Amino acid sequence: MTTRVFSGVQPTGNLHLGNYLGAIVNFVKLQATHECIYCVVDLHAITVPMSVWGGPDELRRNTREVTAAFIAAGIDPKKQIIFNQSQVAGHAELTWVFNCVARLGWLNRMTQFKEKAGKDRENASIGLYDYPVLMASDILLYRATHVPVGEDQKQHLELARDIAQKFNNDFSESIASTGQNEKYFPLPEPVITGPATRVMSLRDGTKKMSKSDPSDYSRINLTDDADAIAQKIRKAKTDPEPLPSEEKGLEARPEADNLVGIYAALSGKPKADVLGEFGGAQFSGFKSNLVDLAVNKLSPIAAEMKRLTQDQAYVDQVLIDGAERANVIATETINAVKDIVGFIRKR
Ligand code: AQP
Repeated sequence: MTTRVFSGVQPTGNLHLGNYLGAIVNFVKLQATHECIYCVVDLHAITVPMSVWGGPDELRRNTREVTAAFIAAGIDPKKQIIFNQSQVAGHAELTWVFNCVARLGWLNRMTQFKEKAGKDRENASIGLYDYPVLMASDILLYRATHVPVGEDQKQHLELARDIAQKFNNDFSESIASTGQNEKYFPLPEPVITGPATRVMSLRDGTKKMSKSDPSDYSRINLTDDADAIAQKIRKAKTDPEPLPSEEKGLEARPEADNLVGIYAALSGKPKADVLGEFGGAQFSGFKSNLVDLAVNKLSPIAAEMKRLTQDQAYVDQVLIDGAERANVIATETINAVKDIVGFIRKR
């Protein structure tokens, strides 16, 4: 089986440095060696209340913005597939089959659901509960082997592997009788690499940088201009000590660790090298360097995103072309799954 990369980003607004360093940077790298499919997961976006995802106009705007971010970051939509999930019906179709494979006990262990549902669990949507099954379908619809994600998605990836394995086992005889490889679904591997697999809030080094944090100062948005980036980094929480010279000196210093990790990821250097350069320095000096680096790396992306989002026809066409190409692969899987499960279909 050939290797194939799949990953997705939700169009829920406020695309930030965590999404970029944790996921999108790796999306760009992997295109040099793999066939890649990158999805704007709009079906996932509507699992939270409409007051959070913003309603139809906001969803369209955010879908185009994530698409623009993919392209501006360096993904080539001609070589790789970029599309929005709702344009390929196979995602929802495969989810139903996987709903009947996944076990309630597996989903009950998912920490993201617990965090996002909070105390008002009874009022959470069924979609939010089923989110990890839809995510497994996204990946396995393309029989993807590698999934670049941030660390927060590790548990969902394990669930996708469990679903693939159980499907292969439950239907082993049927898989053989339809002439498919006994491991019809590959067990997808997470690709969680780099010094910033979990970027933390600039206001609280123990909390993940996130789109839904009410404070805009907690994150650097990919659309932030140079002034906003500079202000947010200058105001970022730190501690009174100078930077340590070795990595172990970052233990129990979450804010320092986070800023060093961000510097390392943006500069493409290991954290140890960054500390070699800045060990003993005060945060004010380090932050000035970080501002320069961040503005240098992120401003061209913000400018290109702005240019692309103004060209709505182009962005929409990228999504339509991508969906057509994705649908060819998806249809092949859906047809095979129908045969394996025993659904009669037109041939
Ligand atoms: N802080 C982060 N550090 C590293 N990676 C991160 N990712 C998200 N936050 C961080 C990774 O970005 C990819 C896309 O994420 P998503 O759009 O699917 O949604 P998310 O993880 O729910 O993003 P947020 O910002 O955390 O949103 P809310 O506030 O809604 O919870 C994924 O690969 C993710 O791992």
